[in-house]
Amino acid sequence: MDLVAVVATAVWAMLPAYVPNNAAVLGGGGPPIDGGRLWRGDRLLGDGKTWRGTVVGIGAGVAVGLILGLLRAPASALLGISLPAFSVGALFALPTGAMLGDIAASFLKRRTGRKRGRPFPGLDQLDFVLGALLLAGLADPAWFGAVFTLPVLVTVLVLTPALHVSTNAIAYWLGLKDEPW
Ligand code: CTP
Ligand code: MG
Ligand code: K
Repeated sequence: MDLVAVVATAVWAMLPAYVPNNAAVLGGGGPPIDGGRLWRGDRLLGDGKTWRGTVVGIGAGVAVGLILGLLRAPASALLGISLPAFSVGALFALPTGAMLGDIAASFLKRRTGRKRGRPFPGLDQLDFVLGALLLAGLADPAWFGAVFTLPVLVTVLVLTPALHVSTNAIAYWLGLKDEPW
C-alpha cells in the first residue's frame, strides 16, 4: 500500500471511533453513569460521563459506519484504492470501544486526583483509540487483522492525537465544549 492508501484506510476505518466523543459532547447530559457514587473520596467516574452521552456517542458512531458502508464503492473508485468495509462486529465494537476507553480514562483520572474536565495529556488523545482497537480486535479478529496492518496501526496512533487536539480546539472555539482539550 502506498502512503495515500495507508492514511485513507486508517482514517476511514477509525471514523466510527472518532465520532462518538464529539457526539457525546453534543448529546451529553442527564444522569451520570456512576450515579454520583464515590470511591475512595472521589467520584467513581464523574459528571462528564453520562448515559445519554454514551448512547448518543455509540449511536452516532454506528450511523457513521453505516453511511461509510454506502459510500465505500464510490469513495474507493474516486481514490483508486480499496477502502475497508465494516463487519457487523467492527461496526458496533469501534464506537462502543471508543466510549469504554474514554470512560476507563475518566476512572483513571479520578483515581489520580484529576477533577472532571482536567487534562491528562496523552491519555485524553488515545483512550478512545486504544478502547476501539482493543474491542474491535476482540469482536472480529479476522476483520481487525485484515484492516489494521502495521503501517495502518502506526498511522492511526500518530494521526489520532493531532485530529483529536484540532477537533476539540474547534469545538471549544465554537462554544460547544468547556475546555480546549
Ligand atoms: N460526555 C458524556 N458522556 C460520555 C462522554 C462525554 O455525556 N460518555 C459529555 C459530557 O458532557 C462531557 C463532555 O462530553 O463533559 C466532554 O467529554 P470528556 O472531555 O470526555 O469529559 P470531561 O467533562 O472532560 O470529563 P473527564 O474529566 O471525566 O474526562
Ligand atoms: Mg475532557
Ligand atoms: K476524554
